[in-house]
Amino acid sequence: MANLTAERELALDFLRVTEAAAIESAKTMGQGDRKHSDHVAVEAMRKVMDSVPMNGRIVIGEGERDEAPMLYIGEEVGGGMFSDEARAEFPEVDIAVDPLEGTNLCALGANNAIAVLAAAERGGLLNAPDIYMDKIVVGPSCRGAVDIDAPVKDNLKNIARRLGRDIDDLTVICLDRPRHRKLVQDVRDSGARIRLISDGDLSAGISAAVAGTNIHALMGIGGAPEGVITAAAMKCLNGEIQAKLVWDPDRLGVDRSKVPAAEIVMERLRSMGINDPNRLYDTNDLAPGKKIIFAATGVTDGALLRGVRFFGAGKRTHSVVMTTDSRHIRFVDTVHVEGGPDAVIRF
Ligand code: VTB
Repeated sequence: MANLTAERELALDFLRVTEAAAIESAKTMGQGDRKHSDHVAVEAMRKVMDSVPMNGRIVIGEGERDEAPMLYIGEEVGGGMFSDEARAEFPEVDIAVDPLEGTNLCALGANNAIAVLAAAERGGLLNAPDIYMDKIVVGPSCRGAVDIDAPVKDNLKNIARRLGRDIDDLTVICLDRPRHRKLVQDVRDSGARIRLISDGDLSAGISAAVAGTNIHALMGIGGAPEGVITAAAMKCLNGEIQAKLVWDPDRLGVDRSKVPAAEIVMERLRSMGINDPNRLYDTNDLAPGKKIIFAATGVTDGALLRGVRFFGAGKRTHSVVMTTDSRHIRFVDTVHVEGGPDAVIRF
């Protein structure tokens, strides 16, 4: 990115982007149509993204160019309303988006749906394939205390020691899936408490890195793209993620016919420059960028962010914006006024 000032200004531009996606998807909350909720979030995000003064490129998005009409991998975004001369000065930015994380959560009106993105200088975010990823996420006090390959009990012991409490006082958050049967049993056997969630391991990972949420670790298999965005958040929050790609149907607890064959996955990984599919990724491998911006806006109420509220004269959104350089974590409560000069703003 050109300079620090540019990065800070972009952070606020990206805030407008996640706010817009959150507002549009929140309008559809509870309608039971996850595809529609996602679609309106994507459209809103794409539209506002184009007004951001940058030469942006989507590295994690809605899929390949031929599968997604907007925010597809490789799509160039930003700078839409500026002249070519102005655009030549804009920073080059790679962007990972999840316009609606938790489409089901939004469709059902359940907690923790968010609109989210991460940005970095070119090459600052891993171009992860859209397959599964095993993850362990912890906060700043537990950095260096966990090992994704170690037994669950050992990790929990180390987390407890770092947090100065007993294992029984820990809560692990995990997607509620059959593939996690053993993981859940291991956590239970170790004595820790567990919170099973139906969707949304990205916002869950973030809550594991923020003290006061009463979540101390995220464990288990979710999406790889979400893992990269989580890593971007960890860089800003001083947390840690360790991760490994997963494609084996036995580990995923699904029928072989439900996932692409191993050879197809390997070919795809190679084409993305990933030669060792078994490698362990840490925070910096997933988000190597030096200048990272992370922005998320609550769609439905959640552990960290409130959902969008609608009232006569406008809407109110709640977001978090963080950058690696500024060392600021901003929780932003925005009132979007629509009702003209007589609109009443409620605190
Ligand atoms: C994962 C997780 C996401 O969807 O991708 C999950 O990372 C899908 O897992 O946060 P399944 O295929 O087992 O349903 C989310 O939960 C987003 O909704």
